[in-house]
Amino acid sequence: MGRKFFVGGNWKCNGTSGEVKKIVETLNAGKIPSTDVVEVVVSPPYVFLPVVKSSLRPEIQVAAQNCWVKKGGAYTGEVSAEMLADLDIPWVILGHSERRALLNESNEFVGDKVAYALSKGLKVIACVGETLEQREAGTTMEVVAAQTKAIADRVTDWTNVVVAYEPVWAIGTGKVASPEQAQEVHCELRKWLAANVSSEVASTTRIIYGGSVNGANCKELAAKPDVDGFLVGGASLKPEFIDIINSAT
Ligand code: G2H
Repeated sequence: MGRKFFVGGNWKCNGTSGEVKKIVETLNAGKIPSTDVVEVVVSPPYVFLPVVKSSLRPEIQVAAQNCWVKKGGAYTGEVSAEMLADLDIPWVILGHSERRALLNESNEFVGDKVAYALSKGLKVIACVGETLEQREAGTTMEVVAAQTKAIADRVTDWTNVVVAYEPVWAIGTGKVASPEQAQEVHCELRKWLAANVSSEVASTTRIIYGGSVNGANCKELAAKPDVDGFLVGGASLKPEFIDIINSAT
């Protein structure tokens, strides 16, 4: 069976309740392909998760943008995987580069989070990607492989994992990776999975692209054989997110 196209909308730390209501209205009114063709997941900030989940059309799922690395307790400000599972939040984004960079999340810490979230029944969008400096130094695959290895060392069942390749230099910069650049890393990443995990995991795991995806550039990126969808930031707050979802067809 082929890999189902996946479109995630990462709202990051954006939105007022009024704005969130409008985004949900737009998503509910938009014409999108059936869930047989595309899996759509939006990720509002924690405080809006329940309202978005209850007001959004059922074809669109929700994700948290992070969760704690182990069982909850005396961890002020954190939200546990158990809490998300309890609220029927099916997905969580982990290892986003903004958290890796700003909150010093290491590869190992992200790997631990991925394993723990999966063990609690959550599905995970696991983010990897190199900085501009690393790309220019020619170490892109080394970096991406090390980030993926930290997950592979801790996870045996990849069924509920989507890998998001997000080159840091393309995030929120308007400087999207070219379809060829994205395809090259996705293809190498799949080869890495085949060599280091299994050929089954390599051929079934969705590898999505993130970094300045918008309504104008999504079609060309989506046409690449190893690009299985997108994780969209800025443009997921706008009506063009519907166009990006439709790039699945
Ligand atoms: C990358 C992406 C969403 P943007 O972070 O995860 O954001 O599309 O704004 O570059």
